[in-house]
Amino acid sequence: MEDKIKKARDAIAKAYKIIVFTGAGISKESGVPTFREAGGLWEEFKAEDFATPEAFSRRPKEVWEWYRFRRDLARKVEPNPGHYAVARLEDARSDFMVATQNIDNLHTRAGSRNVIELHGNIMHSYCMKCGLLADESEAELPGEVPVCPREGCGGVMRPKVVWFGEQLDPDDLDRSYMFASEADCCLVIGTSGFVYPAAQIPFLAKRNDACVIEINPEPSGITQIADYFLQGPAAQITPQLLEENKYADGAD
Ligand code: BJW
Ligand code: ZN
Repeated sequence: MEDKIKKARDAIAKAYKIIVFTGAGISKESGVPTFREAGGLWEEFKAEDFATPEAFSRRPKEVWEWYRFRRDLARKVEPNPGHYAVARLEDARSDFMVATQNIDNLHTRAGSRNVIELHGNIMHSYCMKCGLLADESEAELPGEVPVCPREGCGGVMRPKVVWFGEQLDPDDLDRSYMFASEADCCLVIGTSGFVYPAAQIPFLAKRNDACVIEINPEPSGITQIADYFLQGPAAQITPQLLEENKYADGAD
């Protein structure tokens, strides 16, 4: 393992353009449950019950309750050493992007700047009728199913997240795909790699001959293309991988 970490570290040190692709596993040690493992969020709640537009139109009250619960949790928890290590790597790099599937805001709170939130952000909501966007404070709108605060609108507000069957923001997807296609290193942390189109990101990097490094306690849909699979929890392995990095762009 130590040898693998050293080699992966070298690949990062030599890279000019780095994309970090993350999923629920990076936030696990912060206390945010993942989706698909035993004990994950969907052990109790099935995806189809909550994370689809159909579920919201059938049971908006329950769906809002679930997202409020998760928003409160995301506010209470702190970024962990994994999030911080990723943010510190960006400090020393000029060509760097975090493309996250997480909606918990923890990368940004850890100090990451060039972050694309592919599946949205739980702190925001928007009106399904007029599109009005409510930021974090306004997201605390009254009512079990909040109604648009714009006078005379009366539209239903929903969390600003991407549900199954919905399109990801085309600009965000394009930018992350483009970045991945030009990257020479792709660090994949804590994702099952099952949910598309986001999971295409490491494959695009690999097509450009990028070095793919994965951190996960279990093999995932990405492991088959990983040059280095570093098996273990993100909060422990990520700082170990990145702390001794030379950090400078394309260092020999
Ligand atoms: C650790 C750890 C530790 C544990 N350290 N690691 C083929 C068949 C059927 C359907 C499809 C298909 N191909 C594509 C689709 C459609 C679908 C899809 O991909 N389905 C698959 C499940 C098959 N995709 C979509 O519907 C997407 N939209 C779309 O395709 O639109 C097309 C369109 C075009 C034009 C017009 C209209 C439409 C949208 C997908 C949206 C996903 N949304 C969710 C919910 C977001 C809001 C919310 O959070 O509530 O996003 S679903 C959920 O999955 C969430 C996550 O971001 C996403 C990914 O999950 P993630 O992060 O990988 O978590 P887990 O739990 O799966 O994995 C955790 C990992 O961590 C594991 O590997 C652990 O081992 C590891 N781990 N502890 C590090 N300590
Ligand atoms: Zn409105």
